[in-house]
Amino acid sequence: MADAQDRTTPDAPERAAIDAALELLAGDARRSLPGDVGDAIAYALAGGGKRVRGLLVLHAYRACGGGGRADALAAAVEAIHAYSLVHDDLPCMDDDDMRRGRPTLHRVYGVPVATVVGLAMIPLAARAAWRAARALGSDQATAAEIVQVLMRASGAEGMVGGQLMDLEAEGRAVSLTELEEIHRGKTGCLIAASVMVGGLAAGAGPETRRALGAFGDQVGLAFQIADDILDVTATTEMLGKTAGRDIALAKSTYPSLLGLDGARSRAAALVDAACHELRAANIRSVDLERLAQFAVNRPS
Ligand code: GRG
Repeated sequence: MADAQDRTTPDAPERAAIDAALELLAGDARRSLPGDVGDAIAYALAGGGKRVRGLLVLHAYRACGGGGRADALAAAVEAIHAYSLVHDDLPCMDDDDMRRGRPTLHRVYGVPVATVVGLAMIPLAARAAWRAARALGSDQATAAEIVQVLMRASGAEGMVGGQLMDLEAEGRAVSLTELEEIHRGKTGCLIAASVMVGGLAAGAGPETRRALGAFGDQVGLAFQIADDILDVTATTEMLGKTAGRDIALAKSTYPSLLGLDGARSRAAALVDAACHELRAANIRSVDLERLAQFAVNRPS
């Protein structure tokens, strides 16, 4: 099993490849949307994220036998994530000034541009996912399924639905069941979709897809539990975003409901179960397991 204490950001060459694919995508955006909006999209796509979702795409693709370069597909998923950060930081949502160690996009370009940027990045990402899947050799039906998985995870049944519940839950106590639903929606679904998209592009069959789905669901929830923990244990400097936001916004979190140790145990148990799912389906991937451990042991 991968080292459970590995806290270093993994996969430097793969992250560099994803960054390069994101730069190409930024070039597309600049050509089709000149001026501030194009520049601001480039700002959102650059900027030092850990690229966990993109890495999940690449490692799931490889774990399922994919032999091409899935960087552009990974970049498409990262673009959806980047849009969600831009909108999450807006004054009408979490109202934050810092992200990835830099001023949030609306602090640099203003709220109207940030609003347009977020919206423009969704079709940009969907088209990029379609093109990337086709370039990897996916037939039209599989490429369509990849786009659908990504859009479903981003919409009412996933990120948008989870974010709405999250906003509505501010300032009141929520049950663990409700919190789990919020976390799965706002964060877990896109992480699970990242794994699935990689598997689909590699032509994964039904049993492999089931195992990838179970792995992604559990890692996705664990990732957001770790986010809750870091919000109270890490500094703003370490996180590159404002620490302590959950308390400031009066949000229920795993540490507030289970205590820090309880939250850590829950996250660790989810990752163990996730890795078990892979092995039970005979998916041997040190990289996916290491990334799953990183999701909960990361320093930021
Ligand atoms: C309009 C209701 C409505 C929703 C729009 C804004 C939005 C959709 C959803 C917000 C989802 C969100 C930002 C959830 C938090 C996910 C999360 C843990 C982000 C941090 O991810 P990391 O740590 O960040 O992977 P880096 O910077 O490394 O990429």
